[in-house]
Amino acid sequence: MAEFERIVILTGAGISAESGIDTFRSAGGLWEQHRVEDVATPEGFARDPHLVLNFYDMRRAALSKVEPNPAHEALARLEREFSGELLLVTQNVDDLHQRGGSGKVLHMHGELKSALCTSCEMRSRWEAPMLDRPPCPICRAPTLRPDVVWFGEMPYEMARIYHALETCDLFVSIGTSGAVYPAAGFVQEARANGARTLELNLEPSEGSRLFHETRLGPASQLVPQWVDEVLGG
Ligand code: BV8
Repeated sequence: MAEFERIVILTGAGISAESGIDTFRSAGGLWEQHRVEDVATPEGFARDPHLVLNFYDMRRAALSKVEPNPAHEALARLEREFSGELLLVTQNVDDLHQRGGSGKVLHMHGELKSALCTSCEMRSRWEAPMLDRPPCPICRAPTLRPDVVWFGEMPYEMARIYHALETCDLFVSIGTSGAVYPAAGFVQEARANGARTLELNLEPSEGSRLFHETRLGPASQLVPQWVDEVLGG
């Protein structure tokens, strides 16, 4: 692996699969149990807030029953030991990167452990259920929603992400199907600036042909191996 100085990593549900968190599109995955339009859109939330709040309450509660896996821990080691610039962007709303030791994680699609108040529009760290419409910690209104980015909503920190993609020399995509934009387009942004692009995934994704190199296998094996290469073993 040649020397790289500015790395951008994008992770998806596949990096948490071996920790026991359902991915979206695998058989029996999250979206198979629910229609996306019903649980991951503002319209679905407006139509049936209880269904949506319960869907996210269940996923938030499940976090306490799972642990980070060697892939999360390897990325935390990279953050500690890599001498260049590193930006870890995740599409995941779980907290396994942080619990695996990563200190800087950009949750472009929000987090289960964050609450967004639709009255004061402030965000608060959040661990409890929302089904019982608890008061916003800041304005006290009973108008909390999951602080996750639904379809049709603007992902977080896009300007910061695009700047990093334009200046990086290596873009690595880990455990994502490349089915959802704008994340699925990041590989093209990186290539356009001349970065090398690497995909680590269990199976070919929708964007595999766009990567200089694709390695197929479980993240718990591929990610520690790749981090060893980058850090020189
Ligand atoms: C936006 C948070 C404007 C919530 C998520 C037409 C009509 C309407 C809309 C659109 C349209 N065309 C495009 C759009 C936009 C839309 C979109 O892309 N739709 C798709 C369906 C076509 N996107 C949006 O609406 C986004 N907002 O566009 O705003 C804009 C545009 C540009 C710039 C700024 C603003 C917002 C999308 C965010 C939706 N929220 N999640 C929640 O979690 O509930 S999406 C959710 O699914 C994830 O966050 C992720 O982004 C996405 C894909 O999931 P993956 O993480 O990839 O998981 P998946 O199951 O699909 O795949 C798992 C992969 O892992 C597989 O490849 C598998 O092989 C692999 N794997 C499995 N096990 C392992 C493994 N790999 C390694 N090891 C293993 N063990």
